[in-house]
Formats: sequence, structure tokens, C-alpha cells
Amino acid sequence: MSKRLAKPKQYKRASGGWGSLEGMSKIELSAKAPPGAMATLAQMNKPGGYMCTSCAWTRPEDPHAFEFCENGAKATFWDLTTARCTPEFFTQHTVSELRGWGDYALEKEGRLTEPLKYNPVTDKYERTSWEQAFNEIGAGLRKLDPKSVTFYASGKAALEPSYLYAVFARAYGHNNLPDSSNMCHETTSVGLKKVIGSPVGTCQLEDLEHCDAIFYMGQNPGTNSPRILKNLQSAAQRGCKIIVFNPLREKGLIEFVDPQSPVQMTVGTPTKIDHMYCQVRPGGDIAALMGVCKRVVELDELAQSKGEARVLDPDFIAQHTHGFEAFLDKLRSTDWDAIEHESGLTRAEMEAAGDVYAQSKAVIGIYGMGLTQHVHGSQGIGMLVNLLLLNGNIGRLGAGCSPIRGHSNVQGQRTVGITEKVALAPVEKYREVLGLETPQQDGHTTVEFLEGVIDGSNKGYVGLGGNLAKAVPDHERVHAKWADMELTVHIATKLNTTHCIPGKTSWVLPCLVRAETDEQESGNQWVSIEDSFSHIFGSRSDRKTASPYLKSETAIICGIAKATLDGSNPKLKWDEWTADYDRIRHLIAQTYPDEFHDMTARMNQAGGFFRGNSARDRVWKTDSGKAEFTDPSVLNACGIGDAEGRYHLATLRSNDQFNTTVYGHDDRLRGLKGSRMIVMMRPEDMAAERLREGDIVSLVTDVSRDGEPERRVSGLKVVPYQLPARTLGGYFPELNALVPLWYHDKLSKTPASKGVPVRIVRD
Ligand SMILES: Nc1nc2c(c(=O)[nH]1)N[C@H]1C(S)=C(S)[C@@H](COP(=O)(O)OP(=O)(O)OC[C@H]3O[C@@H](n4cnc5c(=O)[nH]c(N)nc54)[C@H](O)[C@@H]3O)O[C@H]1N2
Ligand SMILES: Nc1nc2c(c(=O)[nH]1)N[C@H]1C(S)=C(S)[C@@H](COP(=O)(O)OP(=O)(O)OC[C@H]3O[C@@H](n4cnc5c(=O)[nH]c(N)nc54)[C@H](O)[C@@H]3O)O[C@H]1N2
Ligand SMILES: [Mo]
Repeated sequence: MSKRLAKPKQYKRASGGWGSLEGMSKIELSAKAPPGAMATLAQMNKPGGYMCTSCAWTRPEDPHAFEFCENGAKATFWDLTTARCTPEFFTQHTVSELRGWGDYALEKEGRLTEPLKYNPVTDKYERTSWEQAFNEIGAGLRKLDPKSVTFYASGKAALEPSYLYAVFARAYGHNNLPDSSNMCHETTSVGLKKVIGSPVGTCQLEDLEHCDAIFYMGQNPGTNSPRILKNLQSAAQRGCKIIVFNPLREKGLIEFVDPQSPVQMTVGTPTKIDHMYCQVRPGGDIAALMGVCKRVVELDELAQSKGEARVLDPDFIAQHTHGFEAFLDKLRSTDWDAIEHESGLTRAEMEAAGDVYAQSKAVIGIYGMGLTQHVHGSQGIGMLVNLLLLNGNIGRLGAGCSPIRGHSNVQGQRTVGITEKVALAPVEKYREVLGLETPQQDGHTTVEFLEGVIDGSNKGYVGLGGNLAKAVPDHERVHAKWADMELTVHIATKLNTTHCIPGKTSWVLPCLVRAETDEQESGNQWVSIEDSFSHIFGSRSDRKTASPYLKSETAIICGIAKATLDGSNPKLKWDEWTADYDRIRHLIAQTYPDEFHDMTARMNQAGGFFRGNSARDRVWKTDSGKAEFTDPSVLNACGIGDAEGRYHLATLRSNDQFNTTVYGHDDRLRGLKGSRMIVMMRPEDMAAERLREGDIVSLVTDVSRDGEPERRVSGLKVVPYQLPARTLGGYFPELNALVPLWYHDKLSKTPASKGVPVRIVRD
């Protein structure tokens, strides 16, 4: 073994800058983008244009000439590719063969062009007509008990089809409406709601312009929401202190060059983004925030003893919060040794962060999957809210709590009724507006759906987008049973692995993308989406469709619904809704009048329209009627603690992927190239394990329940990376087989993909 430690990989340039333009043009080539794709990009995220299908970050009122980012451009090129996956392609390949191709190769075949039906005799997908597909799917659904069928949604479909999808599910007879949120921000929907009464973030763009500090936790903006970098840059430039909590030193949080600023691109120096970078260990955020809060409370006590202005806001605490005393007791009784150990940070670091908080008049907490995808993820969110509440940092200018959502309309899908929880469905309004009596029993979360697949009780699956079998935990257990379902239906743009694990009867129904024209009887249709800031935007494109046989998601849902339901409810007007989406918006406005009145008119105004947020107005829709201080029961959010030989693995996105859609095999912003089958490891840990860069290892899950077979992923190349001790990084979805299905957030059942206990085994 060499005595010198391996040199950690890193990217030398800033985020943004020329690197992002190079990244974009590489994808333009490899995605086979057609001529004019660049002109289509210029319409993106502007009033009158179409809304990017990549992330859910908001759009300003006065968009830039090019209001898009490297990864938004990649997503668009990927959608607009000239490659076509036609029925002829399927005559050449059995589904069993395609299952082994991987999503990169499958999606590269291009856009699906015609409806397909699986033939189990030939093991091939074959061309079918829309009429036949709808009739057979309708007949298949009628044969099944609705309670044994799940309708999944993956967060991209717009508000109009999403609203109808939820209506269809309930008219058919179930609330089994999980969406990608159940693997993502469900921890927010449940955990944030519990403490502030709102399931979504409280901030608006103006807050980012007025905050003095941002606590930026577990989110990677350089890759996953690059348009936010511009807002962070402006904040940093005016002196806002950005304190990052993340086990990895993510480039977008360190320095940024605005690719749309000719001056900065040519002669300028990058903007430094972080004021402090705290490399917490996985799940260490609860302890880290305890440390910060402890310091803030100490500073307040000191100020009181000296007769100086208070650091806390006692009036806010008294008037607006509940549980402060219990939280204070917890802070006082938790000692620094435990906090340092569980956070992986030093007391000095946490105190310095506490000092910044105490000196700041307005603070924002931003977070992503690094907080939500843990066994005690809800408690991590609760701790961030505790910190904000100490000084009334919710519900005033420059302050608030801001989860960064994933898919471009994932928040909106929940807003318009895609939820498995009856309490969140507009049951009364369905009755009033649609004459619909809805099922009273809660439906499945994604985890419960998968349990049903494994035990055979879930017999039908309809997927409105997504690549669910690939995005979920515990691949081997789930895939072994997925094909036992009686019926699987996939509404999709491109072929993926989930389609290649067909149920006994199975269809792939190809749909339009948002950047294409959606011609119906009344003309080219508008759709709408909701972003992370609860703004609703209209979206429309006049770009030619990839194939004349494609249908919109709305038309497909209405087609299946009409063929499935018995037609006895005259208020369910599937054909009329397909003909003119204004009618669907009218229904949405009737169902949610406070938020969506005059929807069609308002969604196209500059900046869209804000549907409001109770917590922002300091109306707390919680059990106590106040914002809740919570007293965490653990200091680390990982469900399983330390042990000899154990590491905690965070499964991450690379800069060349959108979830299971892999654009390429590089991860530019992390300085990694060429392979996704890697495990990032701290050089000191590599030395201790006698591993060298390039060695091939397996990871084995270091926790199991009685009788479960081993969970293992082999063939992973060791890459030195600057990480906290005993922390590993690797890619989603390649490592999903390591996450046990039962390893999820306690409150919301969001899979705990960021703190998986594993052992390293040499191959
Ligand atoms: N280009 C692109 N854009 C995307 C996506 C994509 O795949 N590609 N996906 C979309 C979707 S659906 C989503 S949900 C979002 C996801 O966006 P993010 O929330 O950024 O998700 P991840 O990439 O999973 O990584 C989160 C970050 O958490 C850090 N982390 C891991 N464990 C911990 C921890 O215990 N504590 C803390 N503090 N940090 C931790 C990781 O190092 C990483 O930087 O992005 C959306 N946008
Ligand atoms: N280990 C681990 N697992 C994770 C995560 C993690 O961080 N770690 N992240 C989780 C998160 S946050 C999420 S959101 C899920 C993502 O899970 P999903 O949302 O299910 O997966 P995607 O990869 O986004 O789905 C890609 C597929 O969607 C289809 N598609 C693309 N665009 C459209 C469209 O416009 N309409 C329709 N109908 N179909 C379309 C294409 O066929 C494409 O193959 O994965 C989760 N799984
Ligand atoms: Mo997500």
C-alpha cells in the first residue's frame, strides 16, 4: 500500500461558465437535437412560451433573453431528439432482451411514436390502435378490484391532466395515487405541514433579494436547479451569508460564473457563493442544527445579561409558537460531545454558523433530498424550522422555509388532488362540482404500493410518466414480482426499464412533450404547472409533434377513463374536456376557488400567479394552531447508527442525468468522468481499507430483517473524494438495490436513500 493518500477528484472551474455551455452542446449532439431546437429554447420559461420540464425552480416576472440553464437545455434536447423508437424497432428485439439494455440505451432509441401492446407469446411489444388500447385497458381495469390498482404520477404532467387523473382514480374507486413525491418531498408534505401547517415552502423571489443569511441544506443547485445559482450569486454579491450543510463540497455552492454575463464569462472572476461550508456526515443535520440553536440561545442569554437587544424574538415565540420550553430543555440537556459526534462538525463551526444567524435580521432555510431522504427526515425538517422560529424567520420579508422541489409540476400534482390521503382530497367539492362520491379509505404510498406488488395484492398499475420500477428501492425484490401484476399501462415519452417488465397484459402509450403543440378540437391547448414557490404558469408550444400518432396526456387519461367507467355520471365529460382544456381549468377553479379563480386569465400574466401560503401569512394550520417547535428524539437522521466496518452511503444525481434518464456518463461539476458504477470514498478511509483508486468493490447493505437475502451491488470502482469520515457517495438508480424497502422516513415513508448503512467487500 502506498503511504501517500489518493488525491480526491475535483472540478477545477466554477459552476456555470463555459463548462455549462460545453455541457449543453455535447448533449445537443448526443441527443440528436433537430434544427431549430435552440430557437425553441428561447421560448422557454417566458409568458406565451412553454415551461421547462426539468426542475421546479420559479420563473421571474422579467425573464432574461435566455431564461434556461444547462440542464433545462439538456432536458429539452432530449425531448426534441430526431431519434424515433417505432413499432419496427420492437419487431427486432424481445422485451427480455431490452430489459438488459439499461435506461441510457433505451432512451437513446428516441421518442415513442405509436401505442404498443405487449404480446406474451412473442415477448414483444406490437403496434396497436388507440381505440383498441383504450377499450382493452378499460375492460382490463373493469375486471380488477379498483382497490388493487395503483395510479402513479411522476411529477411532470401538467395541472389539467393531473386533476383529471385524480378524478378518474376516485370515480373508478380508489385513492391509490402515489406520485414521485412519495420518494422525494413527501417528508416535506407531511413533516413541514406538521410544524407550520403548510406542506409547501413559504418563500418568494423577493425574499431571496432581502435575506441576510441562507442556511442551505442538502441540495445540489449546480446540477439539480441551476437557475437558482443566479439568485444565489446576487444574494452573495450583496453580502448575504450562505451557510452550506452538505457532506459533499458541491461546486454550485462554492463558486459560479453566470454563463449569460458576457463580462463575467470573459474577464470576470467567479462569484464565491458560500460563506461557510459545513461538511456534515449523512443525517448529521439534526445535530448540526442543535449546535447552531444552542449557540443562538447562549447568545440570547448573554445579550439579556448585558441588557442588550435580544437575539431571539420572544414576542413571536409567545404569540406564534408552541413547544418552545420543551425544545429549550432539550437544547440544554444535549451536550456538545454528542452533537459534534453525530453531526461530524466541530463546535467552533456550529458556533460560527450560530453567530451568523444571530447577526442576521432575515434568514431563509433552503433544503432538498439531503434532508428528506432519511429515516428521521421529518425531524431534520422540524429542526430547520426550530432554528427559523427562534427569531420569527417565517412570514416576513427576507425570511422563510424553502424546500426545492424536484419535477417541474410535482408540487402542482399534489395541489390538484393527486394524493393517496383522503384528508387532502377535495371530497366535498368533488361531490358538489362533479357529483362524485369518492372512496373513503386512504390509498397507497409508493412504499405501500411496492409492498402490494411483492405480496401480490396489487394487481394493476397505470403510470403517468416516470420509470417507477427503476426509481424505487430494493430493485431485486420488487422486480421479481412486478411482472406478476395482471395489467400495467405506461403513459410515456421514451422507452425505459419499467416498460420492459410488463405485467400479464401491458401497454405503452406514447404522449406529447410540453415543448410540442397540443392540437385539440378547439385549437392548440394551454396547460399549466406550479413551481416550488406556488406560482402557476401557463405553457404552450407550437412546435411540430414527434409523430402524428401521439396523444396528449389529457387525451390519454380521458380515453382510458371513458373506456373504463360505466358512463352513469353525466358530469364526467371526458370528450368535452379533451376538446378544450379551458373547461378543465374551469373545473379546477370550481374545486379550489380561493386559489385558482380566473385561472386561465391569471396563469399567463408575467410571473404567473401565486396561489398563496398560509404560513407565509402566519396563519398556522397545525394541531395547536401555532407553529410547532419540535423536540427531536434522535441526533442523527439515519435510522441505523455506527458500527465496526459500517459506512453510510448517500445515493446522488450526477450532472448528466435527470433521475433515471441518463444523458451521459460524466459528472462534470464533481470532476468525475466515464462511469456511473463508482463509489466515492474519503482518501483516509481508502487507506484504512487498503484500497486504491480504481479498485473494484461490492457494497453490501449492512442491515437486514430476518430471513432477507443479502442486498449487494458489485463492480463499483473506488474513486477518492473529499467526504466526511465513513461516508460514501454513489449514483441513483445504480445503487437502489441496496436500499431496503422498509428503510424509510418514519412519518411519510419516503425511502431513506441518503443514509444507507453498507459494508465494503472486495470483488
Ligand atoms: N439536472 C437534474 N435536475 C433535477 C433532477 C435530476 O436528476 N437532474 N432531479 C429533480 C428531482 S425529482 C429532484 S427531487 C431534485 C433533487 O435535487 P437535490 O435535492 O439536490 O437531490 P440530490 O442530487 O439527490 O442530492 C441532494 C444533496 O444532498 C446532499 N446530501 C446527501 N446526504 C446528506 C445529508 O445527510 N445531509 C445533508 N445536509 N446533505 C446531504 C448530497 O451531497 C447532494 O448534494 O432535482 C430535480 N432536478
Ligand atoms: N436511491 C435513490 N432513489 C431515488 C432518488 C434518490 O435520490 N436516490 N430520488 C427519488 C426521487 S426525488 C424521484 S422524484 C424519483 C423519480 O422517479 P420517476 O419520476 O418515476 O422517474 P424519472 O426518471 O423522472 O422518469 C423518467 C421517465 O419518464 C418518462 N417521461 C419523461 N417525460 C415525460 C413526459 O413529459 N410525460 C410522460 N408521461 N412521461 C415522461 C420517460 O419515459 C422517462 O423514461 O426517484 C426517486 N428514487
Ligand atoms: Mo424528486
